[in-house]
Amino acid sequence: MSEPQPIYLSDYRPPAYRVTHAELTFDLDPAATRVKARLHVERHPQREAGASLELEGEQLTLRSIAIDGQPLGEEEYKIGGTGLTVHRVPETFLLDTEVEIAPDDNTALSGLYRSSGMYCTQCEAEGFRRITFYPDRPDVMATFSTTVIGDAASLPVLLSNGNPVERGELPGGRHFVTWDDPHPKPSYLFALVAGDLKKIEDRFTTMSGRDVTLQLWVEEENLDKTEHAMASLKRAMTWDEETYGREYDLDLFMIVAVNDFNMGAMENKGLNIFNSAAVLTHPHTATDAAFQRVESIVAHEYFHNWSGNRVTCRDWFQLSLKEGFTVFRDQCFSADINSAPVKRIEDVSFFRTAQFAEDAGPTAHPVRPDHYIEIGNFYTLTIYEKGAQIVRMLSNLVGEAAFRRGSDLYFSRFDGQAVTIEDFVDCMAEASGEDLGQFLLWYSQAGTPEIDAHGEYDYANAEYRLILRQRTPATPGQSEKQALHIPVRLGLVGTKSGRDLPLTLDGEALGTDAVIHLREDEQEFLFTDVSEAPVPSLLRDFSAPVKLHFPYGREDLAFLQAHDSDGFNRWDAGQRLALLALDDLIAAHRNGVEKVMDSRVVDAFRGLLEAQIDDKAVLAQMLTLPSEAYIAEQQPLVDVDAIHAARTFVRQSLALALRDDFLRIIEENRSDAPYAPEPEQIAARSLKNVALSYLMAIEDEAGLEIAQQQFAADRNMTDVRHALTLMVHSSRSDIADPALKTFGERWAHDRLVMDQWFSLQVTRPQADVLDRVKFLMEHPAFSLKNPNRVRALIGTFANQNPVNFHRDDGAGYRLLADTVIELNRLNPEIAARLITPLTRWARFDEARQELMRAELERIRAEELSPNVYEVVEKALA
Ligand code: B3K
Ligand code: ZN
Repeated sequence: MSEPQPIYLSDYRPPAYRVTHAELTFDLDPAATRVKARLHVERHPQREAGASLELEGEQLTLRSIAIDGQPLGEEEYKIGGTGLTVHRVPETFLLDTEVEIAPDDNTALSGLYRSSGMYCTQCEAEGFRRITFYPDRPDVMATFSTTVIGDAASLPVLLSNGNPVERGELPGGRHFVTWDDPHPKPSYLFALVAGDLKKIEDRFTTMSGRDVTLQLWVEEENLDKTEHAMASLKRAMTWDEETYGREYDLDLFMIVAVNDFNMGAMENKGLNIFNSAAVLTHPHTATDAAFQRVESIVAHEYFHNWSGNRVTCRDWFQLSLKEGFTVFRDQCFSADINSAPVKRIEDVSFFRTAQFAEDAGPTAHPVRPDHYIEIGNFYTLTIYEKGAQIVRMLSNLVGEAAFRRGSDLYFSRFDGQAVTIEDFVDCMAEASGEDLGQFLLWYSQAGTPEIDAHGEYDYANAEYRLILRQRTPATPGQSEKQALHIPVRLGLVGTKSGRDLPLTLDGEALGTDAVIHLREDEQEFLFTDVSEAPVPSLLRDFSAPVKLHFPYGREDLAFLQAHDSDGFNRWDAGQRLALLALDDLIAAHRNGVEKVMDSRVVDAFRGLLEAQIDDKAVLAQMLTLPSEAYIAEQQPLVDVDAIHAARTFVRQSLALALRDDFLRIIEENRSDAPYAPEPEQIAARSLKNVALSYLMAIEDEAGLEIAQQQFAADRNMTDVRHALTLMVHSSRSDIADPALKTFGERWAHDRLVMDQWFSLQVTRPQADVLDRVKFLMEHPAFSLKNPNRVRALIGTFANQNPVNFHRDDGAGYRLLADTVIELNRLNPEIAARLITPLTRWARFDEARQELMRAELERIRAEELSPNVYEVVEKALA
């Protein structure tokens, strides 16, 4: 096999030919589906005449080909490389092809495949080429008319994009439905579903009074798990009308739940296809977190109808144009309907743990990469989450009103087009009058900027001098970095009053909370009329995706935790304080010195437990220590054992010191009310469960009792799963094992619950867990072909059980590499994703580095898919 070659952004050219309309006919069969395509093709006006026609195609068997009704002779076309080339074609013509494909052999879950007996498709990014020969690139936008033919008995439901226009019976027990999608779209938004599905249906009247039918299609046994997704969809539709003035544009909107799916969901025009885990919920099978995730993914895919579908990406380098913007949109939506500060805290903690790690590793890339081998590897936290942070900065920089004008301009100017990130940013600049030139660097420069800040208070002159210095560390392929335009939101909190002080900068009064603009490598900000010594509260609400270093003392942090007016920074101050204590304990553990708990952390926690904090969800977050992964992110060299020991020590110390408070919290937040996925209930459950975790950290008798009762009471999955996890993670196998068994038997029929059953066992900190992982891989319900199972078992173990994944004998690494090697053949996209923890080898001690690299080398010696090849090459570079 020749080495896969990179594709460069700088090589972009419009396609030589474009398709204006596509007529597709699918005659479904598991081993030999026939796909007929009639493409209306014309030369691209910006391209020269006489070029050959090049169409992408993969794993297709060509049965016939004709141009304007004339079959082509074998010498007139060539199949090879990435598809089909026709040497001579007219300026405008009809291309007819017929190909054969085998959905049942499709374990990569890209293109047309079968899942639990139903046919479905996944075309983003480059799956359509596994369905038919086509210019499979997002800047070719065509209207589609699709006829689906299938067995009437086993496939009563036949769906595709748009509106159904014709249906009928055919000989041999077959039937057909023809669908028409009037909106021009790129091939990656094509979708087809066929199966024995049942639906729930609802209606929505858009702001201009159009009536839309909403359908959610599932397997019959899941009909009772659809209500929340439907309610979420309607909320999202209303929100997009109210917030962005965007309404839905077809008469029908469909969502289908599929069991085997590589990611969360897909925004195909009018026919969103969802991983069943991202759409199905029931109080007894899904946790609060799952309910919230469904709500945000349903919204995300719906929002794509404008940010992605109506206005799409010119090429895949622009992926963040649709993903960053749409994640920002779904984040704002979730913040609006839940606790906004908690949403921000959750998003930022995830971001700082996982995206920062990506940015610091060998696969670091800009939000707009300039080259790739396999675009499937670029559905990353950088493209999605950092992309969303950039859009959030833009919105803050230009202000809400200008942001809305800019988005209106973007949607109207580019409706029906495939565009670039500059096009989007230009609209924001035009609508606001801001110069966003330097800001654009955020898209091309990889790595996490670090700000070193320090400040001095001059008592005599009542001045506060703040000095900010920025630097972005080198990343692969980018050694030199330029200064970015970084918005820093801040306040100065008076140490006497505990209040935000008025800010005066360069003679201008800015209120008590302001954004300053860091554009240089180093910049000084002199605040005048500062009446008392302040503690600065910097980067409020995480106003930029950077690491901020400020020499806060522990008293400063305790002060900010108690007094900061910014909810996010109040939480962050507590996290910083805990991190300082954890640092000491990590060092003590490494040096074999006795661990001593910092009383300031205990006092701060006591303060939280005793203060009257109204938002219980925020309180739950503030009582939660930084995760082991986030602590690791802060360490120069990751010592998983020391981190685990230090964190466990803090949890136990807090539990011992504050046992009665935790018990009281549990008492106060228990409820018999029927389950609802509503903010107040979710907040009370999370607070109660955080408190219970502390009690279980010391295996307190009362705590054990409560956990067992909570499990047995079986009120909802949030409580049941939490209690079960705590029992399984404890040393008390006498209570854990029977509970685990009961749970496994009760839910054996439910895939999504069984995923949770797998996950919660493999996050056990005990040393025997690797054997359990191996044992569970042999479980009849485990299959490498189901991505949810692979993620639940292998992904969870490798990413969420650092102590055991990083065992010093390398057995955790070996297990992961074995799985990657097998999956490389079955499902390259999932295989490539799974490697991530091994790519982080440079963060560990030398012995572990060697073990990790050896496993990467072992993978590299295989015949690799481009996906796995690209990741492994980067990791070993
Ligand atoms: N756009 C899809 C992701 C497709 C991933 C393909 N490998 C889901 C989403 O971001 O909404
Ligand atoms: Zn998306």
